[in-house]
Amino acid sequence: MTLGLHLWGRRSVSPTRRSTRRSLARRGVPRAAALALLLATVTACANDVPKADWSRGLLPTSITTQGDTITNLWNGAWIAALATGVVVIVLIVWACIFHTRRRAKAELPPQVRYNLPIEIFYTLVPLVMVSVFFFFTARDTREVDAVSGKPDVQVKVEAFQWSWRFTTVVGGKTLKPVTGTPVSDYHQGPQLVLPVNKRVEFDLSSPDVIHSFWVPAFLFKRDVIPGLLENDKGRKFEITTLNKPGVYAGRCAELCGVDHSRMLFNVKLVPQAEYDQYIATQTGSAQ
Ligand SMILES: [Cu+2]
Repeated sequence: MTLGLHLWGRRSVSPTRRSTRRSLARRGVPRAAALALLLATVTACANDVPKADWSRGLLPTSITTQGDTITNLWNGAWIAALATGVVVIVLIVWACIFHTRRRAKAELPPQVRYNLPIEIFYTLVPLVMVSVFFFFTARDTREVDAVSGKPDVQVKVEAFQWSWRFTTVVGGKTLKPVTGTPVSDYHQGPQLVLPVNKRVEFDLSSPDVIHSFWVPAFLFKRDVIPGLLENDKGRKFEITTLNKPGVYAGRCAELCGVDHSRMLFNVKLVPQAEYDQYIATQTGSAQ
């Protein structure tokens, strides 16, 4: 029946329809080329994306204790979801193999509607699963959002169209602000130098539009919203850096205008001794 319809459909294709098909095929070629070009561009743009591997659930290496918490939450959630998926698939396959309607006996199988224990079971299991997810998410979100108020280093981050200004306060001294301009490589963007194994508090503000402060290696981003006052919720967040010296990419993660994609910066994690030297060169005339 299906085959018959199919053949009939083929035979009855009108000349106009055929030409439409041909023109569709012709249009398909530039489309595929455009798609290939787009893919190439996207891949080219992604050169500052940290290398991700499966052992960390495809996440970038975290350089903060908060990032480790996120990594664990992410991997835990995936493991729980995959385990649930395996159980569901096994049950589906089992039902397909052992509980298919046999041709010989076409009567209804035993019905389980209004079976109270089963209904309770069906309600409780998802509730327990959602509660477990909720518990871990709430616990870890609290931890990641916590601000101790006793940081070793404070960084005032001003996001503007289209770069960043970082002003560091450490040991009562205010360092020279680092101000950037739009760039196409994060290495050329403004550099925020931070010591390893230290608590760093960020205070985000914007004079123009909403931006988003994102260092992929923090596994964290926070919107920078204009108009928030000094102690308003959402302006500050805190990280504890790990002993992982290096230069890490940072970017704006909120479409904020024409040069949004060039609003790049970098975070350089250095050992304490090197950080002390850096402070010495940056205090200069400030304060
Ligand atoms: Cu921005």
